[in-house]
Amino acid sequence: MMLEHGLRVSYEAGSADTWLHDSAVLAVFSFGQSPLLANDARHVPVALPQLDDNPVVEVWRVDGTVRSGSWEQLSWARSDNMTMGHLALNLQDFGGMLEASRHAYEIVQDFLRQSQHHCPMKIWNYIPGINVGEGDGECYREFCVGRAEAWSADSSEQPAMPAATAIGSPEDEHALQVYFLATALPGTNVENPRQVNAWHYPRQYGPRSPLFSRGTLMQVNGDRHFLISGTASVVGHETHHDNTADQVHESIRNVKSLLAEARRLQGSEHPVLGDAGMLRVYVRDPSEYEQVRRVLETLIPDQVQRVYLQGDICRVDLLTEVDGIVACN
Ligand code: 3EB
Repeated sequence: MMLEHGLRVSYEAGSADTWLHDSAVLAVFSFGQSPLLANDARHVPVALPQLDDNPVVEVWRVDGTVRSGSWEQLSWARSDNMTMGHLALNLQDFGGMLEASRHAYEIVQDFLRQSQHHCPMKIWNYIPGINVGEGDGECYREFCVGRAEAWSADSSEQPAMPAATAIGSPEDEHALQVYFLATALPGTNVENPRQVNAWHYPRQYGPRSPLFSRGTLMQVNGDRHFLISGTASVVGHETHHDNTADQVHESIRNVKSLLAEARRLQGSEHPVLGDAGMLRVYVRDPSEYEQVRRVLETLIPDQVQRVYLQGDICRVDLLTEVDGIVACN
């Protein structure tokens, strides 16, 4: 009997169009392209430029037939087991990032409420000029306020926030991009014992704390995946190290600590780094890409696929971040 897989993620050569011909493809992510240029509900262009030489797309494959369509400003694709939804809001239509973020999260919640897959497993956010603005006027902090206002307006009905990534896209990009993966049954959120839970961050990081869990265990039929949030060199709630190499080491210590906590909660030997999976590696300064790659090669087994993207991190003193998806069996 063929083993049933909920989701297979890989990096592949070729254009998004090539992969969209396959009806078992739930989503294709391309890099260095404005999200406003999506031409298919299953195509998700991400504005962050790729740093490594061989251009790839990230392909999500599932079992069974995928249907897709649109719902208000959101595009969606779904299999029997899961839904991917994405949204790109033109910032010129909003007063500022706070309003755009609140609107995005209102749409995401409204969509999930009527969806057969109403439990978010992970949400990705790509935010133009994330560090622009001073103090509480910084774009990321405004984004956090909008998200918190939308989500708390409905806290009684909604589960706690799942894993998330929030990374800065180029300042001249016009769109706030939010996309997610959702299933019918809730996942298990996992926190990192080395880090303060994000929603308990102290006031110094902004008027509303970021809402996300450090990781979410997703189970679809017998198939389990661990969705890792954007993970940086944050210990407790503070940024550690002022150089990229040390920050990479700290980020991977955090990922390993989180995976250990996921294993402990499940009473299982998985997930570990080395299981089938992929990582996105975000680097603030493109001139540091080679260094980041060299350090990661010493820390992560080769079979873990990865892509390097230029992206700003949500605190100016953070230089790099990783996120990823790891299969648990
Ligand atoms: C951190 O540890 C890094 O606001 O959704 C990571 C993942 C970070 C998600 C978010 C922010 C978010 O605080 C920043």
